[in-house]
Amino acid sequence: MKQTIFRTCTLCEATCGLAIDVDDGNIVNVRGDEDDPFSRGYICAKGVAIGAVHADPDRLRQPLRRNERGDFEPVGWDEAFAAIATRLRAIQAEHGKDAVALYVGNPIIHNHGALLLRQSLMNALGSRNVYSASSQDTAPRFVTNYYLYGSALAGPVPDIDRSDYLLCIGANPYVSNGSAWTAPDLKGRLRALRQRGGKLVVVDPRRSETAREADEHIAIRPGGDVALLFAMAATLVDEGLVDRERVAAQTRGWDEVESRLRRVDRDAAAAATGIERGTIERLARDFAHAKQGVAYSRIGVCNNRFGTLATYATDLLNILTGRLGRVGGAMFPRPAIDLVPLARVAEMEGHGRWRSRVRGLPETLGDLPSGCLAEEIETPGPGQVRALITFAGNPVLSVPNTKRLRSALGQLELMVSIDLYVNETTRHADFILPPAWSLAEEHVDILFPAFSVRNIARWSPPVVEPAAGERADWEILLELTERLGGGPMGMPVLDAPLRWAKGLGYRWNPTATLDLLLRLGPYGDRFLPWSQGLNMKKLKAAPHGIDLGPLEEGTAHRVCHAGGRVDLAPTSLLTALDDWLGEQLNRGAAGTLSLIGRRDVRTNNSWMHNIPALAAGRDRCLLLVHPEDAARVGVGDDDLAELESRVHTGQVRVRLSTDMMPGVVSLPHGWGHAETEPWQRVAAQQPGVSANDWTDDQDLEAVVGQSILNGVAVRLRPLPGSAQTLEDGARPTPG
Ligand SMILES: Nc1nc2c(c(=O)[nH]1)N[C@H]1C(S)=C(S)[C@@H](COP(=O)(O)OP(=O)(O)OC[C@H]3O[C@@H](n4cnc5c(=O)[nH]c(N)nc54)[C@H](O)[C@@H]3O)O[C@H]1N2
Ligand SMILES: Nc1nc2c(c(=O)[nH]1)N[C@H]1C(S)=C(S)[C@@H](COP(=O)(O)OP(=O)(O)OC[C@H]3O[C@@H](n4cnc5c(=O)[nH]c(N)nc54)[C@H](O)[C@@H]3O)O[C@H]1N2
Ligand code: SF4
Ligand SMILES: [Mo]
Repeated sequence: MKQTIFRTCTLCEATCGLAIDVDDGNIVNVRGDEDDPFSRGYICAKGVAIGAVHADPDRLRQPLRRNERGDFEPVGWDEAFAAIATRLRAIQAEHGKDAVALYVGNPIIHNHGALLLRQSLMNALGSRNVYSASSQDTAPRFVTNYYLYGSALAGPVPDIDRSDYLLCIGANPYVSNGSAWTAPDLKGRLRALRQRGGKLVVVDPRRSETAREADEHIAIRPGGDVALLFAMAATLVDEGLVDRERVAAQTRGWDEVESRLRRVDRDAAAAATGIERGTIERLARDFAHAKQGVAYSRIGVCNNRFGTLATYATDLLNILTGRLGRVGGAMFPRPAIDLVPLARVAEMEGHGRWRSRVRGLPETLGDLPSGCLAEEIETPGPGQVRALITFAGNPVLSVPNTKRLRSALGQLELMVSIDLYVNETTRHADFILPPAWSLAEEHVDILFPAFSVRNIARWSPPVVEPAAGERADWEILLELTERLGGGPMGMPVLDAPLRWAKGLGYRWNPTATLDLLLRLGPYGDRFLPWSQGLNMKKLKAAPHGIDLGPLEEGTAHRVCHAGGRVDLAPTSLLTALDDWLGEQLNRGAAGTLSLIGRRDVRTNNSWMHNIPALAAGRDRCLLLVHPEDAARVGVGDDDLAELESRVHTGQVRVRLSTDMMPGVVSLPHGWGHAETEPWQRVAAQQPGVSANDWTDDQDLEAVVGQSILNGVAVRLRPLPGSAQTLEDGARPTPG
């Protein structure tokens, strides 16, 4: 039977509506859904390939166990769960709760069931050794939201459809489609901004795809953003461009910030950024004078030596110019399913409530910095990590100093991975529990509506049937949680009745919880039969979703601090600001280049390289080098060269590019698949090298322990023994 099923894409934060044609249970075509009120038919190459993940012959269909010979062999679900639970309990009984660590990867953010059960599994484990992709990604953004507005999920987003000036710092939405900012077809939305006379200004060490189409590209030295942004804020103060009335009405703590802004040295900022002081001041004026301007920063700024401070400074610019909660500025969504009250009631959010054992680094919103994971496994003593569960993550490619982590994984007594594939990380596991691909499950976005540029609610039905015996991610997490003595609600008082109900045949499922949150949420029907409000039944009856309108003016509906005021002066941030003000420098060791990262339209971090349509074509794992730097160090276009950092020396293929700021080189992350040859046959064809072999786990950002993945000091030189001896087209080998 032929049918078209409408479904939200779960591959990136843009959440485009897809129209998926299915014939006899097989996906035959994937298009953009023209009737989706949010994405209006937009789709990218990855969205088109979403069905190929389901069809991929290398995707795991049954659990695997490592046998005595060290090979993987199939194992039954029940046997696997029983063995895992027994060993986890034994390890915790002998060595304490913290001996079991959990690492949660990026795809969880697209998975409502797993998001709901993550805390339950954590509670059942009772370990403080929880890690995630966040310390390579959003931690600076989320902690800024937490401090300024009261919750990680209560952050403002650029109201792009109504702005007339976007200052885009360290983000490349033309390629990434946006992050912590949900807006399908950002490329189209940015073009529309320019067509209506608006201005796009991009700050990036590389002339990125977004920068190429901008009105102005400002090249900045990696890590210089904190100086740029505070110098801009200082200019606003100095030139009377602060909207003092609005700042007084919306915030608390301004005096403490203002006195510090007066200490910002704008000449030092010019030196730290490589941007002339006059340009910095002009940028501040342009920004302030725009009618509906907004500043936005992301990965290039977050994964940086001053990632949290610079993220805070981005928000400060919006707040000081009166753009917070104003049309075209930085506005707050009102999601239909709101996790903020839940997070607050369960006291899930915080910063520095406990610290890592070895280095004493703070937790942030429940996670420790991933840069600590290897040392927590390697360093003996009470609390040493002896078992690791990875969920939808590939830390061996995604966290800093991956060579060290890779070898640390070999010391574990037990490793369990819940993942679709055998990859660079899961190949070290003793058990791999593969979920059905998400298209076999219903889907509701519960995170992205908190970052969307329109308020929207959508429910997506399953598209394909799971194969016999396949389980959804949430079913795997739930089973594991229950076998460890926990339950889906993560609280004994709520889980006890559910266990009793299970005996009577009722099984908890995530959608029932979502129905509750939806009905009690801001647009909900509150269980009143006469209400026009939303419930899951109504959502399910709207195949393209329900448009709840543009973002609302004001801040009161989102800021959750007492009195609804934005806290401009949280102690952690002021302390970091004071430390930075003491130096205001952006040092690089003499003779080094600064390594940064980038993304590619047909990649999805480390994991879609096994999809032929996305993997095809020329090698993309290239080190972009400015011709002046190349000439100085003696390497040429297409050469294999040697790249050295504190932690690693290895080969890279060079591509000369005048898009690079001199002194800066760029290597994409997510590559380095040589080890997966037998398990991911397509990805292994073009393995590339892992950028995180060169990044450093010992050099982390100060506030949240963010990984510094941009601005890493490296040296580049010709290959010893000379490049001429290598055949043309030879691929880089992992070091
Ligand atoms: N140098 C450098 N490093 C970076 C970055 C950078 O810019 N530069 N970016 C960082 C960022 S922003 C991120 S988000 C991280 C990502 O880092 P991670 O989250 O650690 O890993 P991913 O590469 O996203 O890989 C996701 C894994 O989940 C599996 N998977 C996919 N879908 C599902 C699913 O539905 N269920 C389950 N159970 N498994 C699934 C895939 O097979 C893969 O193994 O990388 C970070 N690392
Ligand atoms: N096609 C594709 N899309 C993706 C992903 C993917 O892997 N592929 N990953 C998704 C994920 S998980 C995320 S988090 C988002 C990230 O989305 P974005 O934040 O847009 O990330 P990038 O595309 O890596 O762009 C970061 C930019 O920062 C620049 N940069 C590096 N260092 C600095 C610096 O010190 N200062 C400044 N100002 N700029 C700097 C880089 O040159 C780069 O152009 O993308 C998502 N979308
Ligand atoms: S932009 Fe993101 S959400 Fe949209 S189709 Fe592509 S991968 Fe899917
Ligand atoms: Mo990310």
